[in-house]
Amino acid sequence: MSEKKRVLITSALPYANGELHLGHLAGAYLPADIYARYQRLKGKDVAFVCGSDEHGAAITIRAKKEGLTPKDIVDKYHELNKETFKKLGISFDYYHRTSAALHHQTAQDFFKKLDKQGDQFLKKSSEQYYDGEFDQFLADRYIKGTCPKCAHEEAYGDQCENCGSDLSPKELKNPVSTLSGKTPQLKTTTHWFFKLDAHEAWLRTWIKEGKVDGKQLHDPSKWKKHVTGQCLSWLDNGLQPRAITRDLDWGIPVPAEGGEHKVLYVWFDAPIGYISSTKQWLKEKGADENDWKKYWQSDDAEMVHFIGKDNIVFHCIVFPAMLKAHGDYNLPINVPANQFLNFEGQKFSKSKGWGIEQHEYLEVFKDFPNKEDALRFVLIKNLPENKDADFKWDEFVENHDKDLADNLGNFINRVIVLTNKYYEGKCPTPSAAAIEKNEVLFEMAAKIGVDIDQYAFKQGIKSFLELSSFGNTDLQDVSPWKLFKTEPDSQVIKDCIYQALQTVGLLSIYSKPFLPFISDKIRDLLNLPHLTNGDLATENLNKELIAPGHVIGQPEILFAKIDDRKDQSRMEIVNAQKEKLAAILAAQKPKQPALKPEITYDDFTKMDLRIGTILTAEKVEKADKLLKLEVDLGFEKRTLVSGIAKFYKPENIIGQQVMVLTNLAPRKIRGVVSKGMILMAENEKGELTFVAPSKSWDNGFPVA
Ligand code: B3M
Ligand code: ZN
Repeated sequence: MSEKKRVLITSALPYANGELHLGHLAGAYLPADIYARYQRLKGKDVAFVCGSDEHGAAITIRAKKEGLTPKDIVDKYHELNKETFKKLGISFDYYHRTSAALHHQTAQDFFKKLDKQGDQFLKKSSEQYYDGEFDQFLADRYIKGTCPKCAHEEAYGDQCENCGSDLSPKELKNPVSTLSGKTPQLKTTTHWFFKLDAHEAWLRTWIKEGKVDGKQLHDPSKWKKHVTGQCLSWLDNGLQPRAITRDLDWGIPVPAEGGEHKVLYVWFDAPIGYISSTKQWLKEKGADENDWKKYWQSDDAEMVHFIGKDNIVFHCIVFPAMLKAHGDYNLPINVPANQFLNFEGQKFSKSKGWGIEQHEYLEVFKDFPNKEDALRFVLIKNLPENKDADFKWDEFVENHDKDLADNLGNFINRVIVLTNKYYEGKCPTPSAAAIEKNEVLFEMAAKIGVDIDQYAFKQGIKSFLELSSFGNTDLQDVSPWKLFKTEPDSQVIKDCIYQALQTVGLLSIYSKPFLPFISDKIRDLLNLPHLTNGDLATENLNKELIAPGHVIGQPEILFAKIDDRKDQSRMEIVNAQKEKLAAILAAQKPKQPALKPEITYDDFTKMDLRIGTILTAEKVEKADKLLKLEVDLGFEKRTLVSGIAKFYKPENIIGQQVMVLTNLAPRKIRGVVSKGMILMAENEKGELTFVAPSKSWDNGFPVA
């Protein structure tokens, strides 16, 4: 597979129904931006597209809750997210939106093409939940109920956010319509299904070997293991036809007979959004109507999808199948999905206030110089490339101050200061040996590029810092400030400064993908033009970057330390963030009941605790908290009444081993004599769980 001249880079289209946090940035946007910027430097013809995902039931629900229309919501967040990405230097060529007419048209055409083929779709009637009061079928998201896997009571019809299980509405226990709050009814409706199962065989070969119809399309060894692993596990479980339409009134109307009051499923139209974003970009550039095909359908283009791990199946299985079914389209050569970024040890959670949003970060640190690149840098160092990662404020400060201020900033500053001091800002003329040494620098720099090409951005930033450390060490080893006192004309000093300037030159280039704002500043310090596309193209590689005699600019401090002893103003901002989190944690901490007064050992031994097994369980009439249990204690069977009906269904606890306080005086509860008590553990919500031996031991034995 030879190098292609075009690269189509996509980042997952974020839903336009809320702000985006740092985890989003680290997941699908920052890595894509690094990659896009580097490909542009290499002179590739890049299309880096994204946009707002503006359909789906989550948006209509949010609108309903806030008394707004879906359009109000998406207009607001589309603008906010678009602007925030721009401020953070995410260099999309186009940020489109799926509510745009061009997108509707593109998605409908795509649907119609597949529909016409006859063998890609099937229409199927099934029973779905219907809210009679609102006279409407309920999208999965409109149904809430108890998760069958973890008993979380607020699970959605498509997913439980507590345990992460994918669900279907009929699996939920006690389903409730979020529209009316009532129990929904099952009613028949008809939908279009994409026959994904028909694509299983070629998808497997494509994922495993990178081949389609015998043609090598990508190198599977370059795919991340967790991505391939997830795909194969989907394939091994067998693909099913997938419903691609919904009964909703917000979305793209289904362009087929019988499609009235139905829209395309959001995950059918959203990836097509990458296509319409490319189209809209070129249209606004005044390009030829079919120019978008150069990126999507030509042999000299390759496509890479940047996403978070929760979107893998859609980008590695469903969308490729759609593209193949349609025909003509290229498939992605890689989908370097990231895992998740957590925040100070927990998941980002808007409702708990846990985390920081991108626009909020920019606001909080508004007076902090280089705030954009500071954030980019810290996130890149800690990208969840192959496993989940954690953002911590202490690391933010430490990485910024140590790597950016002490290593990079300090080195560059010294070189600029010394060049001005010794040579009036003019790059000195080196010896032949010094010129030869450039080779070492070029090799170190090239390594950064290799890392980026392999989607190893964490390693890339490490290689970048190594180049800066190398320059620092070299400068320190020669220590020209010592020699200058006695031999100001020494060639050793000239060579050292020349070399250091070349290193700064390389840093100005290779910082561009990671730290684009800093790159521009370094270029200013060097009195060189900001970088443009192709500056790292093969013919421009390994050239002397600062020619002898070139006059550089005046020194300027690049980074202000956050934890600066003389100026704690920036540290105070960080501390305020940490305090906010500490307050949330304190409020979260469950209040445990006060300790009871001390008892003697004799008091304790008065209790006769035994192991037992529940034989039967039934509800106690007119008491919704109580279960009547028959427990086998080995030496006898006992009847007990226990207040656990809210936490356990009778049929689920037969055979459960329990601890019984056997010598508690019998008590009549709701007409049943209860002889003893079952020990339970209680949590902060008052929920109860059995205290039981961790091995299945014989009934009747005492607890010692
Ligand atoms: N909007 C889901 C998400 O933001 C979805 C991505 C679409 S990419 C085509 O996670
Ligand atoms: Zn669950």
